Amino acid sequence: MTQGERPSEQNSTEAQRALEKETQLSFTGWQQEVSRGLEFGLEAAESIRDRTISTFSRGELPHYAGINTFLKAPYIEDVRKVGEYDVAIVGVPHDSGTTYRPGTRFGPQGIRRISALYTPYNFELGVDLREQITLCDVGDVFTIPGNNEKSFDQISKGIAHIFGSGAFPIILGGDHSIGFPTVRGVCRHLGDKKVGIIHFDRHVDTQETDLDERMHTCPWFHATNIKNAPAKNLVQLGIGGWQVPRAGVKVCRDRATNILTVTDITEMGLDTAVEFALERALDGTDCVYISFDIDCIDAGFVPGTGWPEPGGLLPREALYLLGKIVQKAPVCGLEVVEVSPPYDVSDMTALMATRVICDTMAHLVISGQLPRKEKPAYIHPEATPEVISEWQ
Ligand SMILES: [Mn+2]
Repeated sequence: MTQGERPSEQNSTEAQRALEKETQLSFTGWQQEVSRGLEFGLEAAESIRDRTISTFSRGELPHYAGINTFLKAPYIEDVRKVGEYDVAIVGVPHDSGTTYRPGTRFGPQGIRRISALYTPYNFELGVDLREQITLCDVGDVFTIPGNNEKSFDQISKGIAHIFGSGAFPIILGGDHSIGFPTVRGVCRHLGDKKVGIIHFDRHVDTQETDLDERMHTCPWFHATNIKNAPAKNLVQLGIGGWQVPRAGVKVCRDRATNILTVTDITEMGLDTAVEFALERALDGTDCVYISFDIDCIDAGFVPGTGWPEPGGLLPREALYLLGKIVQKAPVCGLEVVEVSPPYDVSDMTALMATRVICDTMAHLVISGQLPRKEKPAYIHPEATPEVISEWQ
């Protein structure tokens, strides 16, 4: 039984509860979408009996039509208006931090494209995003190909702008090198508050440099140098296999990050793993940032990624962990990284990323974190340009 349900529902099936939950949802967002479609897209030809259909596709339907923003959310060309929305999707098409298979610069496009397959409603969760929150797509950060450091500066500035506006940032990577500048962007608006990072991955990503640069194997070394993001609050879920650099393992040991392998998670059970993650990430912090590397899931389900590794989490294990964490923690942002469409098969990796994002939004709604009535107290109105301190 999940939180907040009435005892009389104890013996019902999830499906029965889902049928009931759907009756609680409005159709207001859908009706507004239809009206807008008929106004901007013109009424349909006379032979069309369903008069909610317009001549030009202007909303969810048909799923194969339209301009591919994420979930066909409005594209916000003027990013100064991002704070008018509950959630902002932003692409970070950067793959210059990749050390093996490139292609994650096409990740945002790939995720947006397959997101057109989804409706805004989830059956079991009883959430309809169109009815319950406002979502926008601000497009992509202007990254500089071949230059990690300049791209990092662009990414931090962009993420700080969105985070400071009060819109919940959801970042479409990009390789995992972006984890450092995204967290740095969040930290610019934290003042003296602190963030715990919950990191889903097969790889530790904690070494200082790789191939002489700050590559996608390095984000957490640098993010946890920021005083607002202590290493003791870094939780790393799903780590293991033959691609974990020993230099990174030493850093995890030295900084006492909190690692669970796939075996740890399955042996202790998913709920205990969630408790472990929350306890460590929230110890002395004010919010949690989720960094979801799609390769935390077994390579058989996510072929379109930079460093696929067999033996990872099953999709429903990963989605369960994510859902429980989001329901129980004050989440300040989400990034989904390492989706590489050129290596993908039938969009399945990009679809998994879409699922992670939509589930996160739904659990934010269920837990009352979205829509926001006001900006969370951990968002400081003024940006601090540099908050980096030396690792002690
Ligand atoms: Mn990884």
